[in-house]
Amino acid sequence: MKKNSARVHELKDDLRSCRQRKGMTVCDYYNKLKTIWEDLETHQHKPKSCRCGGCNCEDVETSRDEEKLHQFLLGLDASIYTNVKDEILDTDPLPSLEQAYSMVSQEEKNRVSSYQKVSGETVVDVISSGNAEEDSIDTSLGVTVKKYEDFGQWYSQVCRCGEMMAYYDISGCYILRPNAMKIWNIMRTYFDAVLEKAKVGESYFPLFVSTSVLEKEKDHVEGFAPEVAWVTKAGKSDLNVPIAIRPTSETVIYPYFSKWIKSHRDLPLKLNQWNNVVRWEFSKPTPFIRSREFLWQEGHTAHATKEEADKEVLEVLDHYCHLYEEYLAVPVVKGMKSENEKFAGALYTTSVEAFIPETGRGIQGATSHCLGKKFAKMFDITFTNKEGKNRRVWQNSWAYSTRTIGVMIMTHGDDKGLVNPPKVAPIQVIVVPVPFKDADTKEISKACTDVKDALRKDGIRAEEDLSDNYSPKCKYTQWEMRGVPLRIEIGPRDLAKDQVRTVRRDTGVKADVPRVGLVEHVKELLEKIQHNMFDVAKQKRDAACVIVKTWDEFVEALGQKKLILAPWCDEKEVEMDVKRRTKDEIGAAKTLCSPFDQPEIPEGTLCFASGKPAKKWTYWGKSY
Ligand code: 87F
Repeated sequence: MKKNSARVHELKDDLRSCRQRKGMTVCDYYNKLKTIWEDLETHQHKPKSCRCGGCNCEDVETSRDEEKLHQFLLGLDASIYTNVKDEILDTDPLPSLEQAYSMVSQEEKNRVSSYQKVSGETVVDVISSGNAEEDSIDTSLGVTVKKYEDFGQWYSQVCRCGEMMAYYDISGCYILRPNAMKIWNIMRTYFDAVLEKAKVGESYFPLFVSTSVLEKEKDHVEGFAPEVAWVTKAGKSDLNVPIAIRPTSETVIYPYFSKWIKSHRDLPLKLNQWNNVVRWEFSKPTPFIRSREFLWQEGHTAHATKEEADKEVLEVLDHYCHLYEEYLAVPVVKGMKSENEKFAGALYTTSVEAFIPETGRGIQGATSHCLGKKFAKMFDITFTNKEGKNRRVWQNSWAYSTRTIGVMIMTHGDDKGLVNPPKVAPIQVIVVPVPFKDADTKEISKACTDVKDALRKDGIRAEEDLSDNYSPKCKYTQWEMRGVPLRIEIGPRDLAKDQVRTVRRDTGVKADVPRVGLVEHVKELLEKIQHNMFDVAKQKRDAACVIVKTWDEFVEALGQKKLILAPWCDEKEVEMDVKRRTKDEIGAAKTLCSPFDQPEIPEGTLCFASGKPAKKWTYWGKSY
């Protein structure tokens, strides 16, 4: 009995504090209340049968329902639902709880759909998912849309025809197929070696975040709240307290940093995890580029000094740059994010930025943040230094994600499909027999297998395509679509001359190469392809870049899909103003980064947007 009354007391307390928090749906909030009401009903002492005689039981019931209605209305997010709440309270007689709930949900739906109209996504996309639109683009004929004609459709076809991904029946979620996972794992192998050398430990923290921990860093989560996905049910029962799915792991990891770090001997503490995160984005989803679940590595480190933290931020950024430029053959700019664009929880944010000339959009490739002592303060992460004094740690966090693959596809893909840089290509060389009529097919097949084996023996990722139900022409198209950087063809003439024919995917250039010394030649060729792909991408990026000095030049360049480098006064208000002024006509422009490699600013240079003295050169553009 005593236990029961304690529980009732607890539940009444829960009821008093139950509120619709920011980002919580009306349905979630209502379900939470319902769970408490139901719990209360089971725990509260109730007469077995009516003995009042009168009988006024119905009145009691009615006033209890009214009480519930008031509780429900009182806890609603006042910044959104005040009007509908007043409307309900003005109704005479008062509507039932269920009717009131419907009215509030209707209001929520109206808000969501008007928000989606603004952001360009349909209600169906969000609520019931479904990818009818994307799936209706036929891929059985291969890539039929040209990169310059309709970039979005082209990208979708290339991703699917190249067997990198497939659409899934939940909007914004995609299946990563073996070709994409192979590329991801090649990059991971590089980065794991970097982590090993830097003595960053591998770890794995849980996918779930408790409400209380997530709310601990309210300030920075607030802006992101609409993107947090929640688990509210187990089977058919509602969870008493919903559990969030990690959108990033600061709140998951830092309570343990606080436990594990006591003295300067525990520093630096450096952890990395390879995992998935979920962010329920409302802007247009795009495979690899913006998805609701994605893979990444997230590094979290704590240091005794700012110097050490600063140094690491830049070292990590160099590795991200290396991944893009040396592995994916994509040129990037290293730089500092503006106050407006930095991670709100960071002291400063650095990034590598890529640019897609065909769409005229910049894209953030990876970020490395110095968090300063902000999280150390929130999570109480302190250590006793060598002098015996208690100090807060300096922290960093850094990540790159599967977005890297999307940037690579957008940069190099052409009208035939994927073009994979050799360093990350799942298959680097495909050997195809070309058996003319009456040729000795067995001999040709054997030569293909020998060449493939010799290449593989030297570590080259080579395959052969000996299938006899497709013509060589058809095979070429297929392997081109999948982006294989080098094709080797062997026909009767090649056999007779003890040579093979090489065909480059990047340039289409064909050459006859002797079998003797072939492996070395192929290795060199793959390197040439890798470098050429980077050079071509860089030329295109540089050709799209303009320096502007005035607002008129800026607007013109933006309209021409340029990557803009402009002198800027570095003021938050001015960046916001540029965003506002460009929003309607050409699409909002923002800063991408201020490059570390700063050209000189001649004395007297003015900001292109405000006319105030310029402090730095900054890249501007529309962005993904
Ligand atoms: C979405 C929902 C909730 C980004 C979010 O960049 C929270 C967040 O904190 C959020 N989207 N962020 C910022 C992530 C910062 C940081 N985390 C670790 C990184 C690198 C790795």
